[in-house]
Amino acid sequence: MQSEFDINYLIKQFDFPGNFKSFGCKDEGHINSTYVLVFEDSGRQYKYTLQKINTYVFKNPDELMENIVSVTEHLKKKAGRNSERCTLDMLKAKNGKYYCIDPDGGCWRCYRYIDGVYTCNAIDSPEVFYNAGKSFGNFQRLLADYPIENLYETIPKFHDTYSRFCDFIKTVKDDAKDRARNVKNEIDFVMKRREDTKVLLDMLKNNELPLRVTHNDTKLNNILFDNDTNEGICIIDLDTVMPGLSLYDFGDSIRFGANTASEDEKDLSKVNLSLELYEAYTKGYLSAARDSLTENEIAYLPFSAKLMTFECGMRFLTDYLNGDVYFKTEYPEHNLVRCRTQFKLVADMENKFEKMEKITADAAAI
Ligand code: GN1
Ligand code: MG
Repeated sequence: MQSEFDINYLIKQFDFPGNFKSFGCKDEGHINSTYVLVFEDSGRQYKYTLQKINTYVFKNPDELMENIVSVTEHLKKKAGRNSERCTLDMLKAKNGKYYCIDPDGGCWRCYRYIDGVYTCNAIDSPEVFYNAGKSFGNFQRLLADYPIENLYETIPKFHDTYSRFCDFIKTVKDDAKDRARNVKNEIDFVMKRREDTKVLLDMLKNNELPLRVTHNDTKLNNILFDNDTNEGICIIDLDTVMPGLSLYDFGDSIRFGANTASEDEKDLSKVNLSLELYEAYTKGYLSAARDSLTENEIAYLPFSAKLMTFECGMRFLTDYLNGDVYFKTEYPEHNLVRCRTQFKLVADMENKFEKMEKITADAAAI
């Protein structure tokens, strides 16, 4: 396999067992690059996940890794003897840190690979999405007593939707790539919803919502599902675990998983909110987290789905206007296509909002 990095150099930076056999690319996320490494020792196979940290996005790898290691330790203690497949297991590099630097300045980390699991990018059965909700609900619950002051903010103001809106406005004004004229409708779409951007932040300020330890990137493909039971057994991609609102995590899961099409579907008629999937996730999530949530956190679940979808669409649009510097893209208009799916989904949620509220209230009453 051809690669833009020296795999043999990287292998020497960690203490792997036996002989190196192969490696393959496993690209799912929009930010980091992920590979699977296979080693063999006395006839036994050992697999690892090697990941290049995107240091344009995560400026401080020491703080990033400290967050991940300590959150993982906490989760391990809670899981007790069953922890082996339930948490990530980071490897120290020979330099004593949880990452190493390659000769080009690239930053790499390594986890033990978890076998017997699958990830999904789309849901084909409500049961699996119920399990996804249960997993993120449990994640929230298990971290409820994690000392929040120990966490670094790996990306400041990550889900501060108002601050994202201000960044967007500045980007439109600068219009560095002369693209704003292509997206008048999308800009208009954002401006009409500007009032939404402050709602949760104001509630936090007024102590109407509690600050919690949250994952902040609760995409469906950040859960490992067990091959045999379909239970979500491990939450991955802990880069953005930070102080936040429980609503960010719920909303982002719905944004990605309850969409009837993919995040970059070009045919917008295929993009809708599935109420069936919304219901499944809400029930799963509340089955695990109900007792630790406040009434406001429950009441704003439908709004959070709309807000997180809106925020993500605005981020894709901002990146398109900036010339695609943040999210990985596969073709020139990729970020714009993604923005359009998100805005279509927001519009569909607005149409279905009362139904979402009814489903939420019913699920909370169980
Ligand atoms: C990015 O890395 P990935 O693909 O799980 C992004 C999320 C967005 C998501 C949109 C650190 O997540 O915030 O919601 O793309 N992560 C970061 O698909 O910006
Ligand atoms: Mg990520």
